[in-house]
Amino acid sequence: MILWFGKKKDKEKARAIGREIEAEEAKRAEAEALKQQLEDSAAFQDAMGREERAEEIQEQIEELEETLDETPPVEPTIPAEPEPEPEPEPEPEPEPEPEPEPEPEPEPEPEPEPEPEPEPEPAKKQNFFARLTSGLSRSSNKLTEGISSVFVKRKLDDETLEELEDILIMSDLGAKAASRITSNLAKDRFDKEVTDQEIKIALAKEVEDILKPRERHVDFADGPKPRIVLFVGVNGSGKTTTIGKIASKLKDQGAKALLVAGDTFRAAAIEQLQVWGERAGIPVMAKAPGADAAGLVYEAVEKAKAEDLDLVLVDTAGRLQNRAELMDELSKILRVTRKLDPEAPHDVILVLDATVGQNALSQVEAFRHTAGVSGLVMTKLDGTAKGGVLVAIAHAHDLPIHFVGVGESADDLQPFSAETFSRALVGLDG
Ligand SMILES: Nc1nc2c(ncn2[C@@H]2O[C@H](COP(=O)(O)OP(=O)(O)OP(=O)(O)O)[C@@H](O)[C@H]2O)c(=O)[nH]1
Ligand SMILES: [Mg+2]
Repeated sequence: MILWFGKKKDKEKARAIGREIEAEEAKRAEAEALKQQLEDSAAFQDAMGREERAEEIQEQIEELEETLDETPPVEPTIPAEPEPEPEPEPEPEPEPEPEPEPEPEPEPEPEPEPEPEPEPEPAKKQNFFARLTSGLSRSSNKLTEGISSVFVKRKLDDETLEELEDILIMSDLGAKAASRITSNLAKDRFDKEVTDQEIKIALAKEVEDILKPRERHVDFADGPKPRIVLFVGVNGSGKTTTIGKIASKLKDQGAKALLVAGDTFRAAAIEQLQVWGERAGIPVMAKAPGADAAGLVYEAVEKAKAEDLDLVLVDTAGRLQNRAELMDELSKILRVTRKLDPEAPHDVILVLDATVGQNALSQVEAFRHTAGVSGLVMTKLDGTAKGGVLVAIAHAHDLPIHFVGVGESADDLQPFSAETFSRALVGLDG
């Protein structure tokens, strides 16, 4: 029984205020992250000698700064219970800047830096678990430091369970998953003395139970022919990099594949995919910047059919999930693809960036709705303490998780394993 719920009325109130503060802070953090992205992008454009574009981006930054000034950081004046509900808050957007192209369907997106990725050759190959563990270390440190401070030879009672629940929520696992986990832990262990290590082991098991049904390995080289796979997601989530990483594995499998530079709005995006394609020895189909993305995808599918290819991996432009017109463009790509093959695209992979934390939940909602997402990839688990959000997503959405990204090189994309992820997340050795 969940004895620790409804215990303290005043705590409820504190939690509600805490939630408000959390939401404000999250919005601000997102705006700041966006600003950072834009600054990188401006620097990149500048370095490439595209001063005009750099200036445009600079203007976006200034607008964003104004918004940030209008919403000063919230002072947490009460010892609020941190309970960041998985509320999707709309992303603060910079003023979108349509490229001056005459084509229909502008993609007015802020540009994340489109540099070609670093060489996919890590000096020393860590084994599978070690890579994930070191990648997830920020997330697991946050979780385990909390656990260790609570469970120093203590009973698992109402108070420690409540503290544990808060730690899980702060680690982005989401309120619902946190509540499920703590209730299950209490079933066997309530009123017993526990060590932090015992809690970690039990916690890993609970997290694994949530993640296990979502574990679905996918072999893109297999299946219908040609298999059409669309990669979608918000700006900078890691779509192009993920395609590149997958492409570099396809070479070993001997699959006849085609990469499609469906992000037709930025020359740098096309080049970025071409770099990966060259490295992997896989052709890249592209058109001049500004071309119609849906038209390109249509031609790519035609070509794949004519040439009896196994696989078509389609990159798409990043789009913020709350921008209706950009989401419509995605629908158009889907419609056009289906004209040639009613079953296509066979996979719509949503690429999520772990660093956005709870906002990933609203991205899943929006892209599921518009694009009929069939599976997930979560990237940048190495750059954040918010990796626990994958548990919140798995709890809320019945969607397979195919891969996780723990770095920028080709070897840093791993098939998702519920057990490995869970143990790494709570800081247990392989
Ligand atoms: N640390 C780390 N960086 C990553 C990972 N995946 C992608 N990145 C980096 O994130 C940045 C953005 O990745 P992209 O692949 O360009 O993202 P995108 O979704 O294609 O971006 P847009 O096309 O602009 O929407 C690049 O600098 C990548 O190297 C990852 O798993 N870990
Ligand atoms: Mg891209």
